[in-house]
Amino acid sequence: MTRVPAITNLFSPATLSRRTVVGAGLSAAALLALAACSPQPQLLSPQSAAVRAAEKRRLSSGNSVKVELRASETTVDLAGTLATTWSYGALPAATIRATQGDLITARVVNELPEATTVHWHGIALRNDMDGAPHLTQDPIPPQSEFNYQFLAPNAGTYWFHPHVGTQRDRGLLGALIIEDPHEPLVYDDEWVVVLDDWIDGVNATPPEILAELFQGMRGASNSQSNIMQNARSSLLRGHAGDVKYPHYLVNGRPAADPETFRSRSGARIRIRLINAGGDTAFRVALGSHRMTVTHTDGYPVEHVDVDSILLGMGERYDVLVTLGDGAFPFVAEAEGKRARGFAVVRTASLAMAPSSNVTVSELTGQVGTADQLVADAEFALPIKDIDRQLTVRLTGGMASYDWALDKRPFDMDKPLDNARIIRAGERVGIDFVNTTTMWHPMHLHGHTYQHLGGGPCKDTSIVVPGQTLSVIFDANNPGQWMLHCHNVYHSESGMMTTVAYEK
Ligand SMILES: [Cu+2]
Repeated sequence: MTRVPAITNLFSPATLSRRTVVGAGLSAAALLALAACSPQPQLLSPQSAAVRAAEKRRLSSGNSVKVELRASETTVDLAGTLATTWSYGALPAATIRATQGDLITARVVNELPEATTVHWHGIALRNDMDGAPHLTQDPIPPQSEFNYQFLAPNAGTYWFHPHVGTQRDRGLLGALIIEDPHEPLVYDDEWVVVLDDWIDGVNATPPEILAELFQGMRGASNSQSNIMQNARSSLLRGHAGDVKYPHYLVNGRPAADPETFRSRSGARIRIRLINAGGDTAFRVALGSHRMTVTHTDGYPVEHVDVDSILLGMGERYDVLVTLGDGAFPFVAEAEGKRARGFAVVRTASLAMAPSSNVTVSELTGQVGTADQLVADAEFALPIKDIDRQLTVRLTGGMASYDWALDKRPFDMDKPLDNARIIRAGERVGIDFVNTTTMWHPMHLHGHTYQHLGGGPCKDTSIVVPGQTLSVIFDANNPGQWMLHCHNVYHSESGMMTTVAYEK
């Protein structure tokens, strides 16, 4: 046990004075956990000099963007149904926009009845700003605040949400768009489209759903049950989702009160699609249009035309469409759940609006999935031997709700137990081996990996039953990072681990 230097490092005066942090560093419980665990190599702490040095090496534009996120109880109006929930003031939160290299300062004020954090999904940011509770920071207690401050090193479509419990299946979510100062794409307008599945304040709260899932599937035949047993998807190779949501939202609005996106016929639109759902994959299409996929998870891919696109929870896709003349259905089919999110795209003021249940043939046409994509040559990883190979087995099942990685359920209070160790500078391979009968959207914090064999650069990837998905990345962002399923109920039940840099 030679961890002590890494721990004392956390509380250096420089660390404490530099950040306006309530409860900087790790909790006493986390420190005890560190001291109690089996001998391991010394790990780089999130507050270490290496993390600060990595931030200094990042591209800086010299500009800064300041925002405030006030997490509080709110009421949202879902087509006349009033739902009490938690949000950052609006659903989704106001989009945060910055340019590559900008310094983002986000003052997070916690007016919730429980502790929270904010995670900046997909951003390869400094480790101590990643929002992983008990790992990179203590959770922000109620009635207190925390200042997140980090450089945004890569352009692209990202988003933010809490990383505590099932909070992100409430209304605590928003888009984070990092503009490219030398944007190569040409388009007339841009729409940010946040997709979500909704139950909070309508049928049950997310903690109640989790309790119901832990109770098992026995109650699922009961008409009051919020659990879905029969959600099937051939694209996802089986069971599609666990939770029966009463609403599926496009930019916070249900199908009965849809958003209307307005533009003109012939306009070329960049649509930034974000799946902020808790337990729902979305198959997205715009009626009478094809879409050109240009990016996934913020990173460019070789352009490919599709009829629709499949997004797992946490995934993002950017597409270009050239609009026709009329009013068109924008649909986000809740994959396997026989329900949909819906909006209207309108270029002609007199055209009749489509109804939300209209048949959209693009949904059953050529469906774009990540395995069809090729990374843009400029962003593909250089060819190099793998220095360290990690294998992550996805385990568990619906019946006993024992989702885990390598059959070891994650303990949030001991985040470094069973951590996967890597070293700065290594080329790391991860094989995600799905031994379960359900698909899982696996997400790595702080890095963008590439699907092996020239595939896309991503941070969240669908792994279907029986599949082994191999990805590679360069260990160039020191610290301790979560790796987990982005199904909120799976990760909360234990399908989560840590990838930690050795000192
Ligand atoms: Cu999962």
